[in-house]
Amino acid sequence: MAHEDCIFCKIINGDLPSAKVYEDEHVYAFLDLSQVTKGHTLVIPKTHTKNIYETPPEVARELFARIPVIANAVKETYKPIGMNLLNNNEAPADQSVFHLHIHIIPRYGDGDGYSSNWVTHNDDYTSEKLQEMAEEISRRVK
Ligand code: DGP
Repeated sequence: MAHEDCIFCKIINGDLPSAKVYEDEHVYAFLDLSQVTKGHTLVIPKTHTKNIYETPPEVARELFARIPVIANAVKETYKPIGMNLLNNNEAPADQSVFHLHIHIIPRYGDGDGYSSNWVTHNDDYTSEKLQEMAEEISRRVK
């Protein structure tokens, strides 16, 4: 069901324009207005869901089933040397549009526009600590 204040619902309904890449019963894909790299594409479910936390399994299933298909189309078109998939959830994690979306970001090499400043903390996590954490999380998998 569409959410009346959602710009991505408006794009799906045709009330706002978009550069459409793909559409079927469940999924819509279009070029991100803010292209990080050439071919940067957003893939969204037609069912409005705020982010990954609120996404029912059947919506996730249909959405994620299309990702390889669209990623391969982008790959074939622009011949990137790699590709990142990105999904931001909640504002502190850089979500700015609150309708679930997966970014497909083709990569062309250093300085192509994409960066992730990923800092690892291996020294803080022994294998015992990792086991303990895995059990904590595992108890909550429903
Ligand atoms: P995020 O920050 O993960 O919520 O990404 C939202 C993306 O949506 C951001 O990269 C810019 C893009 N975007 C926002 N408004 C529009 C729009 O009206 N049209 C298109 N094509 N993209 C949009």
